[in-house]
Amino acid sequence: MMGSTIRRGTLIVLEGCDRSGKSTQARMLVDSLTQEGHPSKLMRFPDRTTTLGKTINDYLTSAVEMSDQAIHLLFSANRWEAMKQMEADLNAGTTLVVDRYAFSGVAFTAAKGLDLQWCKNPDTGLYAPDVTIYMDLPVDEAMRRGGFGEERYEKEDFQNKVGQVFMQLRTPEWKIVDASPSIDSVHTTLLDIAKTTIDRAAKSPLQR
Ligand code: DGP
Ligand code: NA
Ligand code: NA
Repeated sequence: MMGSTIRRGTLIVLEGCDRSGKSTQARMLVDSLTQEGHPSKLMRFPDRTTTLGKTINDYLTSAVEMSDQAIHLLFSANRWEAMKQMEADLNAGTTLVVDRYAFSGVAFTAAKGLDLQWCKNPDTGLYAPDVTIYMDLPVDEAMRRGGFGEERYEKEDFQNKVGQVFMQLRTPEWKIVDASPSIDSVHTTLLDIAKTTIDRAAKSPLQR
């Protein structure tokens, strides 16, 4: 074993409609991976703590209005402003568990009727996930979960459209996980996927 070689971290992305359990699962995944000796960090997009993120938060809580195009570019910029730190973390061997990423960017804007390719363009060149885990939950089930309906996009018709775009974006490499079972059971599935991906990803370079 070459002691000086740092295995790069793995970029794990959780996607899905609102209230599919991504945030809970992302937190649990980071805890378990860390406990098992894989340095890991939780990230989420939008990151509402930055200057851009504060404006995004104002939009999501309907405190401000913005054109569909302008907010789309802000969401993308909010991912771009994190890239340097993400690169540093990954190169230092830290696995990143990311609660939403560019697929949400495309799905939520394309669901408004904007051109799919136009939606994809600004996120071109972001680091590519080593795995995309899609938390699959029927919208009517998501609506029964706590807090649904508080923010701008949390409406049944819209979420159904978002889900349809996600299914258009999916590739054979995506892991589609049934998000209906218990929190612990979904966690076991995700931890398994994460560990398999960490083993595989360390052997290949980071992609854009
Ligand atoms: P969350 O904090 O994960 O609940 O996300 C907030 C909301 O913003 C949620 O309805 C999903 C939506 N969203 C996340 N990323 C993007 C994006 O890049 N573009 C758009 N238009 N919406 C997004
Ligand atoms: Na939400
Ligand atoms: Na969430």
